[in-house]
Amino acid sequence: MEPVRMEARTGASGGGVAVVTIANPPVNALAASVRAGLLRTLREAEDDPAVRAIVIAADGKAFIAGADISEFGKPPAPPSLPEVLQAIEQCAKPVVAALNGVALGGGMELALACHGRVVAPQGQLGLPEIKLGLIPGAGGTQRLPRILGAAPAFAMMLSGDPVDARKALSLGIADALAEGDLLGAACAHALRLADAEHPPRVRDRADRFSPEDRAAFEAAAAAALKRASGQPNVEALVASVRAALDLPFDEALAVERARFQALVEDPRSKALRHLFFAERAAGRVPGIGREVKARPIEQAAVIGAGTMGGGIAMCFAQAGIPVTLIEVKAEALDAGLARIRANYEASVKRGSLSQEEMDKRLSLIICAVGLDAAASADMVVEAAFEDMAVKAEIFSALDRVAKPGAILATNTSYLDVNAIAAMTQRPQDVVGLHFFSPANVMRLLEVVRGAATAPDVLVTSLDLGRRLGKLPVVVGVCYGFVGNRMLAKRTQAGERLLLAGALPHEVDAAVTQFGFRMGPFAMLDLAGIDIGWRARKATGGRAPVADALAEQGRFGQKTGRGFYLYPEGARAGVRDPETEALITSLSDAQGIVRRSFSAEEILARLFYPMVNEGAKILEEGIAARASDIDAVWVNGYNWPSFTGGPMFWAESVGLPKIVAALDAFAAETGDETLKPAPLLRHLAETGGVFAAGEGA
Ligand code: T1G
Repeated sequence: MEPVRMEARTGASGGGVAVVTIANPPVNALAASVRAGLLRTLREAEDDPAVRAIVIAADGKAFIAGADISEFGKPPAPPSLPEVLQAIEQCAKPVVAALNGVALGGGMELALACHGRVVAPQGQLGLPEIKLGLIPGAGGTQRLPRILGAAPAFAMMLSGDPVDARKALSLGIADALAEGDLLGAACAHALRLADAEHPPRVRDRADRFSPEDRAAFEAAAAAALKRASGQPNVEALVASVRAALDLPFDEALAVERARFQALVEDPRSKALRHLFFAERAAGRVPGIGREVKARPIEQAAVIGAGTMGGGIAMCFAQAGIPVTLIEVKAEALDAGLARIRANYEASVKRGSLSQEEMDKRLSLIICAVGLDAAASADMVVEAAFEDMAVKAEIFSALDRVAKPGAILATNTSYLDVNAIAAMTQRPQDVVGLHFFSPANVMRLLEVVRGAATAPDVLVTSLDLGRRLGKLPVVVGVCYGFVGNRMLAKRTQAGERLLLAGALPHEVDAAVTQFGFRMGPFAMLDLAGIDIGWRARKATGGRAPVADALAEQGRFGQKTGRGFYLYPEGARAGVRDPETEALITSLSDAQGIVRRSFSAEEILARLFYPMVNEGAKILEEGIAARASDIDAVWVNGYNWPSFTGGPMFWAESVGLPKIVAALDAFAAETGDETLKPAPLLRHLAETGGVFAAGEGA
């Protein structure tokens, strides 16, 4: 099918309108073929004497999702988008955009280059380039300020968020809202413009600029730059919008283009574009095609009303799915529901949730005592105590109670999903749904695929994850799956650093400087040192420093001291001399001569073992692709997105450098698990990179 076609249409007044329709599924990205098709049809329409006006429309759900992100970094294919938009804007006949859906990035810029814009109620317009580490590169920073004013336009481009059809109309971005026949309305609007002497061009407007607007823009720009902490695209956005105020249109357009092209090469943008595709690839399971359909999930049940269970129930309620929250005792249920209600009330108080929405969600959460209440659920999520005996009791009971075809999911963080599935007669219906705390906030959902898990159970779980607003990633069964298995390596490395001479605040500073919101030791204090301590006591693991702290009752924030001291009511910890003395005494007891570590060495010692574990995860097929691992760490552990995730970052560091360092760490510690995984060593020796896309 042609990516761009043109049909003649006679307007009500008999005038000829050329309707140019883009058809480039799934979202009409402005690939080279689309750009060429647009230029060709525009020129044909402009030269056709029977044509009085032109409408640009689109097939499918979206108008245009923007430039084709997959083309970035490749040799440019003419015509460029600015060339196409210039042809639209300079067309002697009016060109009107019929906005049937999202018009994002280059899609909105194309609409702004048109002489008119008619939007359907489901239409949305936005310039999200900032989220890709870019700025609008086809006139958005020049035309949007001419419609909104520099300050409001700057705010919209800085947020990257779209506006809906009614908002676009009220802001003057859209000229008309078409409730019914969008194409008819757009053609009529185009013919009305054809009666004017010249088609109206956004570039000719300056009525929104004023000293007040300038002052407001400069203030917003200063604040943005202060917050930006070196993000080059924020600085480029400021410079481009300022050019709109200071320079003639075409000169300012050149400033924008130069800034944009520099950002396309920026490592941060490359990392963010990598993640854009990584998050979409994560939803694809090799070997399971689109013919496998999801089972309907109209009613859910959650076993356990603790922090996780309550958060999971909130996820279902937020998605409008009735959920039965089940406990063995009424008082545990009451406590769980009270926590949920308090959470909602705090959001209502903050203004992030309406009272009406709170009431609606609470009405969807039905409390019940006893597993029989799960009998009618299409999906049951167990979020009980992390203990195999407890899981065995629950799943063998669920096997009796749950209806045939119900999906039985466990929220376990570490335990063997195959062993849990074996506690039922229906292992094909058992899957792991590993939510991250707080479950109603964290975006990541590890979908743990058991050996017997049926393909449609996986597809249903991925579908449901998206309905809950999560980023679902399919992972295999092993201790800790993907995220926690790699986290264990970082935690172990952190302990080693403390014993070797680093202090908690030095390690945390290196990690926050890298871009994490919180360092590993502050994280442990927040989550509670006692949690890992109890798990290690059960499994025989060792973490000398954390165990010593826990044995002294220093559990972290909850006890006012852990790795750090938390003065009365303080949220941020301060250095604790007693903790540092404890660490030093442990080093001395092991005869370790303490030394200092640079931030760079701290990061290498923390992150390289994680990358190595990621390579093993790929070798074992626990993750289908390296980008899945990146998606897990960015969405489940706040790995800084502008570095692309641990595996993408490792490639930017250089796999040979990492392999050499891991060999040294293994020799120094005698820890065989630090020896480079065969896959990692192979890639380092052959100059390879982790396979992009499907499979390892
Ligand atoms: N380029 C290439 N592929 C794209 C794409 C794009 N812009 N947008 C989506 N896709 C693919 C996506 O990878 C997936 O592929 C499929 O379409 C469905 O996407 C010059 C420089 C439009 C709201 O940032 O926000 O314009 O996995 O799963 O949930 O100034 O896609 O099926 O193979 O997300 O319905 C700016 C990005 C680009 C918008 C639809 N535009 N896209 O959401 O579907 S830069 C964006 C989205 C730019 C100009 C600048 C969403 C969506 P596959 P999906 P969805």
